[in-house]
Amino acid sequence: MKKLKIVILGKQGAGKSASGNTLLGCYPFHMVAGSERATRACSMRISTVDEQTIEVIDTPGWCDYSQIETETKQEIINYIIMCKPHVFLLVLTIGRFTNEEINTVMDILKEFGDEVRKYMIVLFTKGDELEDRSIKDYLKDVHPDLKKIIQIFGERYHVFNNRDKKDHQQISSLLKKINELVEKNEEKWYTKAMYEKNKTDQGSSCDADEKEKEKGETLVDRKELEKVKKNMDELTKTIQNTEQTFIKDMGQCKNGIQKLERELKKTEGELFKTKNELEALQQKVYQNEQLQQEHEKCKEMHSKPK
Ligand SMILES: Nc1nc2c(ncn2[C@@H]2O[C@H](COP(=O)(O)OP(=O)(O)OP(=O)(O)O)[C@@H](O)[C@H]2O)c(=O)[nH]1
Ligand SMILES: [Mg+2]
Repeated sequence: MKKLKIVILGKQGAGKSASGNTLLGCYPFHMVAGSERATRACSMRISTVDEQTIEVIDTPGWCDYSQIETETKQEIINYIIMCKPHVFLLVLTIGRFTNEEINTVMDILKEFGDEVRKYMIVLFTKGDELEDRSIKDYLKDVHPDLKKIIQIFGERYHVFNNRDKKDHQQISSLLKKINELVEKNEEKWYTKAMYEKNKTDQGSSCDADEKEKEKGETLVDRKELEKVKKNMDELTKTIQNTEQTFIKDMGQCKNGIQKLERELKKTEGELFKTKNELEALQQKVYQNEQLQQEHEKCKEMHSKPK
């Protein structure tokens, strides 16, 4: 069987290293929980899975490359091309689909060109969060933009639960999908020439309309992605506005409550004062009545004949 070369790409923290480890059946790639960047350089490990030799290339999170100290974006790309990958696993996380994911996909497509789509499989991580649902079911309800991304990559996707080390089926099933893709691509890999052609195309001074005609459907896809990104930006803005209105309303509510509390305290004070006055008055009335009674008694005694 042919040796497979598999590159794992995706946003920081998507679960690239964990997926590489699951695929290899051991733990050569360092993983980290939280927001810390765990993988800072590309690395490659070889293993035999289902009697087939696989070479897995783990990469740093695809994001703002100015933050990477040890390797520049270009060095990462050079490393990937040098490996002659048969397949790119684009790692996304179940339950998370934001502008960052869209930007990642857009940037990967921009760097490697549309040709790379032929070599892509979307690999979802955190399959444990699906609970009893199948990935197929899950994808029915996801954001249309995520559906579009999957469509762009030829409806090729898979899901890993990296926490379940006993489930070998998830590995065999992904290897089957990879082998099918390799066969479809006649065992060819993504080449340096493809990468350079994309760079030349991007650099050429053709005007946008000309390019659109040349690239046809491919550019339409990229335009669709740009539209998707615009939608996400608008959604984010709406959410931010709603949040601000909510915070403002909360502030107003708080002020209202404080005012009411002050008024309540004042009213309670007045009520207490009035209560005391009432008691003093009742006392006075009682004393007056006593005096009156004594006065009546005296009057009676004086009026009796001696
Ligand atoms: N529950 C669950 N957690 C996962 C799964 N896959 C990865 N994780 C967790 O997600 C976190 C990030 O995983 P990594 O493999 O380090 O992610 P990465 O994409 O390599 O991150 P960087 O190298 O920093 O870009 C770790 O805490 C993993 O344990 C999964 O299938 N299920
Ligand atoms: Mg990593």
